[in-house]
Amino acid sequence: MIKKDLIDLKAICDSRGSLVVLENGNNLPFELKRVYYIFGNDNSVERGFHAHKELQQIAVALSGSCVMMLDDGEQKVEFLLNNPTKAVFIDKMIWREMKDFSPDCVLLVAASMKYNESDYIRDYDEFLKNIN
Ligand code: T46
Repeated sequence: MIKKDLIDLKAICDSRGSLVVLENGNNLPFELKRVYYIFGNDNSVERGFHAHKELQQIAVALSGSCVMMLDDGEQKVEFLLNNPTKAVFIDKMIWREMKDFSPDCVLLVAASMKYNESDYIRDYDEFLKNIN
């Protein structure tokens, strides 16, 4: 089941600008273990095309925009990420594809586990087999 609502990341705003905090036990739906960011993608680039057995993540476009498509094997939902205060939650066993990157897109991802290639399912048929 894919949550269709984006997570609101409260911005602390003053005359200087805005600040957003990602904090364990506060606004993250898991214990944070890793952060990475994706940038410098050509508009024609598509990324992802995999699912994770256990990993949970949130993704937020710090600048620019991209589209994140999530697929739980039954439904596919597209999220436009274009706001640094709105994050998409990507649960375990969800297939993801990313596209339509703007040249200035910086996509921050906060993850519940350290990088582990054996957690990836990179074959769509294997993904479908694993959820059924
Ligand atoms: C995901 C989406 C949203 C590492 O060495 N450490 C890391 O923590 C990560 C995330 C990647 N890598 C290496 C593995 C590959 O050689 O960086 C290279 C690019 O990774 P990948 O092709 O998996 O990138 P994306 O953009 O297709 O997927 C990434 C994450 O891997 C994935 O977990 O959910 O972003």
